[in-house]
Amino acid sequence: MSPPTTLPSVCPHDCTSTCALEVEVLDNGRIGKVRGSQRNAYTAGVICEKVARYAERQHHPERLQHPLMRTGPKGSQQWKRITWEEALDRTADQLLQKAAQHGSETVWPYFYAGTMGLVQRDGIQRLRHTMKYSRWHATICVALSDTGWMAGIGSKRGVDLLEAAEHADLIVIWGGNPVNTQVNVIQHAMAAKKRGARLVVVDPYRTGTAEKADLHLAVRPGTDGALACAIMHVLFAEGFADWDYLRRYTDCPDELAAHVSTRPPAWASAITGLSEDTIISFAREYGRARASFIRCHHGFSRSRNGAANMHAVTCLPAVTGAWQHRGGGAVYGHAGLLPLNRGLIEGLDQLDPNTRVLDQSRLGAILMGDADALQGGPPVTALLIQNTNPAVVCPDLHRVRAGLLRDDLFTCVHEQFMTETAALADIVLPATTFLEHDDFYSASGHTVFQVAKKLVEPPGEARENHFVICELARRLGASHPGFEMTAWDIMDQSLRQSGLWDAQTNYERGGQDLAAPFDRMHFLDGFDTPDRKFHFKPDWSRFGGRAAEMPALPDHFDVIDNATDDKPYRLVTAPARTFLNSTFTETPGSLKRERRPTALLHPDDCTALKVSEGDRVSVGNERGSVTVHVQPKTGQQRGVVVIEGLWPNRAFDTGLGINALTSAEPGWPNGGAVFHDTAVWIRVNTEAVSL
Ligand SMILES: Nc1nc2c(c(=O)[nH]1)N[C@H]1C(S)=C(S)[C@@H](COP(=O)(O)OP(=O)(O)OC[C@H]3O[C@@H](n4cnc5c(=O)[nH]c(N)nc54)[C@H](O)[C@@H]3O)O[C@H]1N2
Ligand SMILES: Nc1nc2c(c(=O)[nH]1)N[C@H]1C(S)=C(S)[C@@H](COP(=O)(O)OP(=O)(O)OC[C@H]3O[C@@H](n4cnc5c(=O)[nH]c(N)nc54)[C@H](O)[C@@H]3O)O[C@H]1N2
Ligand code: SF4
Ligand SMILES: [Mo]
Repeated sequence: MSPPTTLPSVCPHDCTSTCALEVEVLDNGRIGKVRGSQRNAYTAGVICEKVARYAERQHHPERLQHPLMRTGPKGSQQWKRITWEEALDRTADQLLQKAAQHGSETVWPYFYAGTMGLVQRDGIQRLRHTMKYSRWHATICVALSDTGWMAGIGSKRGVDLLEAAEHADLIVIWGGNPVNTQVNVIQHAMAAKKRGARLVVVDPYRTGTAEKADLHLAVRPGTDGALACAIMHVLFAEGFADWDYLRRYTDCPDELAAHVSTRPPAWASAITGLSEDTIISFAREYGRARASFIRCHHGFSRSRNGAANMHAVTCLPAVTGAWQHRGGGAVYGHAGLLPLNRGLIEGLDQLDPNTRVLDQSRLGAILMGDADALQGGPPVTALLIQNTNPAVVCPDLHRVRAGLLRDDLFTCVHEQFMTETAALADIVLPATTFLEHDDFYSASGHTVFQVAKKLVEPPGEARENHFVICELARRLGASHPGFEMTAWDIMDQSLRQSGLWDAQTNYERGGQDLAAPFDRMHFLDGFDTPDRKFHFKPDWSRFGGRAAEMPALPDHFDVIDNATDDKPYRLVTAPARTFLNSTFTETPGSLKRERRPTALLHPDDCTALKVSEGDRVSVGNERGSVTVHVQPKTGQQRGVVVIEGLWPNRAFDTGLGINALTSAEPGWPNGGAVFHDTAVWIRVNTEAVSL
């Protein structure tokens, strides 16, 4: 065989790094090694281990290759192979029948970010909008973090981490574990540390990231707002506030200063579990640093009060004026830099604002007929699912599963693997991977927008998402120019409409950098709020929902699922290093590394529970329970239990995974899943043991 050709691609996974890749393509149509490309300064040759091993997934023997139709009862896994023609006809027929019976809103196209490619991911929106199917409130990932970030700042952009890596004197990784979830963040943070910058991590447990830090602040989950307030208390009290900056760039600094004067470190200590000394010395360190930089992650926003906590943290650089300095400020994501016109991809010209909007994370309640979740509208009797595995990743999993098992529900799942969602479907369609179709990718962690091309042929009859959407549209009678174009033409036209490089140019140049000049990246020309100021007192009502209940100024918004005598532990269900949500749970390399579902507990909690390494405990609450092995772990507070990874349901004795314990109660103000906000009991031999 001749040596492999190396071709450029882009990682499609739901990860802010959006790495530029180099993929070895062998002449038998298989891929070899996947490496990080040097063409992108953020990726700079470094990618995570799971994607470096992508050949394991790409050529996995269990990749779906043919359309399947269910022949036994739901979930029985009895299937018959059918043609694409028949599969699409049957699916379209069911969607038409259900809509004729209950109205078009009974159909709910259900998708997420299995691929982050904008054409393959969001094309399902075009079908939704043209058919007036129930609309989509995306809440499983960024609803709380986006809201919290935008509350003060006004848009979703910030200072480039690469600049901070070079110039910041203090980097704070707040509420995320990039060693597991965004390898490039830790790569650049370590480069900064090496040249003398201090690295601080705020996280309830001693993650791989926290282990690399100079200081780890192990807060109780859901208490970051209190910590931020006490830091601001010290900043104002000890002269670290930059009043010139505050007067020029912020909405109500005097009110904020008066407010946080009533939020001293002692108050925050009782809430966060950190000592007063720790809070004060970190606040001073933050105050003294000229170019302090906060990398805000999603992790700490996954609580009922997560948006309020994110906002509270974004207030810190506005108090010290860190935004003004090279390397100073904060970032959460850069998606707001992309001026892409999404009309063609999503069929926005045909969006009917009168159709109801259903909450992605409340799938269980919706399928089980909860009138509130259905907003008084018709039941959902048909799901078209692409790019997501809700039977594992959704909260309130008992109800999700019960709903997916409903006999009167028609479900078509388009997937690469027989996921636990696909296993409950009526029709399963085989999907391509990113190496088998064209698409373009917006990054959150960096500023480069990238086009990627199909590199290899798919296995069997696997087809791209765009094909499925267009073929269904044709059978359903939906009409839109986007259904008549190739994925490449959609990219090209959308780019041209947006004044961006055309697709081929973008591809040839390795991506278009959308970074703005220094003043704009640092909001020195104003924030993206109506009055151009940073808002300590945000207008939460502009995000809708339960805004009135939220504190006007940053605070500890105490709506979390606090520990009680019956449920003395707070559960964090953090991402595992070699899974990506439920993806890669099928690859041997990942399974070997993650080993088994494990509860990380403070050693004193282990002693109190009379358990040691490897013992089994049940962790549960009123929704459900799972049995896991114990691992004592220092560096977290007593009463905190961490279970990493979205293990398949089948990895648990109860047949349902960790999301059997998490709640689908929407976070404030306007929804968002609260995966790390769960009070639980821990039982050994079914006896309740309290702290
Ligand atoms: N290997 C791997 N990579 C992934 C993923 C994966 O599952 N595995 N998921 C991908 C996806 S979809 C996303 S959205 C991103 C998310 O990635 P990031 O935005 O980087 O956030 P996470 O790393 O998920 O944050 C998890 C951390 O948040 C901490 N945390 C939880 N609650 C709190 C709290 O109340 N306060 C504080 N301070 N910290 C808290 C947890 O202990 C955990 O260490 O990662 C992506 N990358
Ligand atoms: N307990 C707990 N639950 C969580 C989280 C947590 O931290 N804790 N994290 C949450 C977060 S942040 C997120 S974003 C969600 C993510 O949840 P999901 O979006 O469901 O993510 P995955 O589990 O990675 O599933 C993506 C699926 O898409 C498929 N796929 C990939 N590419 C394609 C394609 O091109 N076409 C088609 N048709 N399919 C494709 C993959 O095979 C995979 O099965 O999970 C959430 N759930
Ligand atoms: S770090 Fe994220 S973007 Fe980069 S290769 Fe891994 S999953 Fe993909
Ligand atoms: Mo996510």
